[in-house]
Amino acid sequence: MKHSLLQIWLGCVVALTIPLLHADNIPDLFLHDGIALNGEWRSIIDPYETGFYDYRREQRDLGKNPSRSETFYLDVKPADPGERVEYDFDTSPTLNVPGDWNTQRPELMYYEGSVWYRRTFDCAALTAGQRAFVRFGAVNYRADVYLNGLKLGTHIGGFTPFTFEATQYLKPGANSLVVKVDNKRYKEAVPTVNTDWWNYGGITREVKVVILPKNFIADHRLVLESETTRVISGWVQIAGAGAGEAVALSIPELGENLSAQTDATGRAAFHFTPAQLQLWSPETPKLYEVRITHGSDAVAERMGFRTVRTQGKQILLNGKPIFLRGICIHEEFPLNGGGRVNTPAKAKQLLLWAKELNCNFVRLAHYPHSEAMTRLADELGVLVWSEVPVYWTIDWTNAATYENAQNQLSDNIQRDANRASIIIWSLANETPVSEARTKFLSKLAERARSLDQTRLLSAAMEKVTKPGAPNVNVVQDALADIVDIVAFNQYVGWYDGLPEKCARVSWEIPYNKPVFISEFGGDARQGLHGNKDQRWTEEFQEDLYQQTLPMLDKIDGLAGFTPWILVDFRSPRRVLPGIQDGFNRKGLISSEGTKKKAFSVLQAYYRKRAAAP
Ligand code: GCB
Repeated sequence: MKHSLLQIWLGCVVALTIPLLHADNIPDLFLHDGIALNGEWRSIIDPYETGFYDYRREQRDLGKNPSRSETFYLDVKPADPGERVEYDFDTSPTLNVPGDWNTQRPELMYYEGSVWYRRTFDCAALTAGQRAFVRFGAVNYRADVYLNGLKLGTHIGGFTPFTFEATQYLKPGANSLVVKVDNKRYKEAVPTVNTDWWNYGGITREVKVVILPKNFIADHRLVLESETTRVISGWVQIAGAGAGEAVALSIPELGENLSAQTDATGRAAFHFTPAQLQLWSPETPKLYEVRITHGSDAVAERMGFRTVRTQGKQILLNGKPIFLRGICIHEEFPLNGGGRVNTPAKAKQLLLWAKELNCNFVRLAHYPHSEAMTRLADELGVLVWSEVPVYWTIDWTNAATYENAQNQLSDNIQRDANRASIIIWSLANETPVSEARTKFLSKLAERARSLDQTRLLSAAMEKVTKPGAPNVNVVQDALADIVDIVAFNQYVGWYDGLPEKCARVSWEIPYNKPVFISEFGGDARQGLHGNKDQRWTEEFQEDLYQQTLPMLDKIDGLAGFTPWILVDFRSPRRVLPGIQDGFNRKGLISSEGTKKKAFSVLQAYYRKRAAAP
C-alpha cells in the first residue's frame, strides 16, 4: 500500500504518541523460498530505549550523526581498545525466533518495552537486476528494522506480515540484521491498552531474506465464481512489470495449463472451467496444487475452491445450508511452557482438539493467527472466522488509529485471500456502541468489501436486555445493518445471572440475517470439583454448557456458535489466587492440556448436530 500525503502528515503529527503506520508497499512473499533467519538471535533488553534515543530524547535514526557508543543498530565493536562502546550483541544472551520473549526468560515474563534482536547471516552478491527483501511473519508490536546499520523501515501491528526491500543495503558476505521490538501498549494503538489477553512481545513468527528477479510474482487470487457453473477466475500480479509479460498457471491434477499476458499494471487475468472440480468442504477438504511461473520466478501452493454466501437467515457453503459447529481459539499453547504458538505442530494440535470436539469451524480470536494456522485449516477441513484486534475501547475518532486498523485488516485479507477455510472476516470484538465507533467500523467494512467480495463480514457484537423485560435479550446495533452475519457474545449464566437463568431467557433479533453466537462460557479450574452451584468448579462449567445449549437452540435463525474458549489462556486481568493465577479459565482444556468436563458436553452436542445438521 502506498501512503498518501495525508497519511504521511498524520504520521508526523502523531509520531510522538503513536508510532505510525507500516512503511511497506511490498507484497507478501510467503511462498518464495529464502534464507531462513529462524533460530537464535542475540538480544539486548533496553527499557529506557538507550539504543534508540539519545540523552536529549532525540531519535538516533533521525539524527545527523548517531554516536557509535550507544546506537545499538550500528552493531559495532570498539575500533581500538580506547573506544567507548556501551553494548555488545556478540556477548549478549539469545532469544529464539520465532517466539515470544515472555516465556523464554523469567525476567521477561511481565516485560513491556523494548528488546533489540540481532542476527548475522551470509549472502552471496546480488546479480544484475536482482532484488532483495526481508520478510517478517509478525512482530509484536512495533518493529524498527536495520540492515548493516541502515534503516529499512518501521512496522506497526503485532499479527500481520511485512516485508522491506533491502536491495541497496545487502552486502556480499556477512550481514547484520537488527530489529528493535517494542510491545508497550498505547491508548491509540490497535489493540488499545486494555485487553483480556497477554501482551506477548517479540519476533513471534518466521523471518527470511528473499532474493528475487527484477520483476517477480507478487500476488495472485483465484476464486470459484459459482458452485453450479464451476468457473474459476482470478489474476496474477507481477511486481515491476508492464504490459505483455507471459505468466503461466497450471493445476496439474485438473489438467489445466494456462498462460496469459500481463496488462499495463502488470496483472495477468485467468478464467477457466475445469472439467472435474471437486469442491472444498469440511467433509472433503480437497486441495489442488496451483503452480505459477513468470520467467525464472515460480511459486506453488495448495488451494481449495468453494463458495459461501447467505440467503435470509442461512449460511450457504457450496450452495447448501451449513450450521457452524465452532470454538474460539487464542494463539497460545498450553504445554511446554506455554506462550504464543510458534510452530505448525502446536497450531495443528489446537485444530485437532477442535476436530475432536466435532467442530467444523473455529473463531481465531482476537487477531490474525499465523499463516501456518490458516493453511492447516485448509488441509484439515476447518472453516475459519478471521479477526483483527479492534477490541473493546479503540480510539474511534483518531485518524491514525483508523489507518492502523485498516492496514491490519488489509494485510490480513491480502495474506489469506486464497484460503478456502476462511469464510468470515471479522471487523471487531465487543466494541461499545456509539456513532463514532459505527462510522469507524463501517469504513473498515467498506475497505474489506473493496478487497474481497467473496467472503462474509461480521463482528462480535453485544446483546442488551429489553427495557422493562429483564429476561428478553435483544440485539440493537447499527453495525448489524452493515455486516452479513449478526454475531454477538453473550454470557447468561456467568456475567449475567446463574446458569439456571438460561431457561427463562428469550431472544429478539430483528434482522433477516444469520444469527451467530460468537462467545459464551464460564471459568473452571481443571481438577476443582464440587456441586454445580459452586463457581470455578468443573461441574459449574459443565452445567453452564448444559443449560446454555438448549437456550441457544431456541434462537430463530441460529447459524452456529463458537463458545469461549478451547484452552485456558494467560490474562493479566485474572488474578484470583489458586483459581485463575493469571489465566482466563474459560477453556474446555486446561493450561496443562487436560480436558475439563464441559468438553464432553459440547462434543456430544456437536456430534448430534453433525448427524442431523
Ligand atoms: C469477552 C471477550 C473475551 C474475554 C471473555 C471473558 O467477551 O471477547 O476476549 O476473554 O469475554 O472471558 O470475559
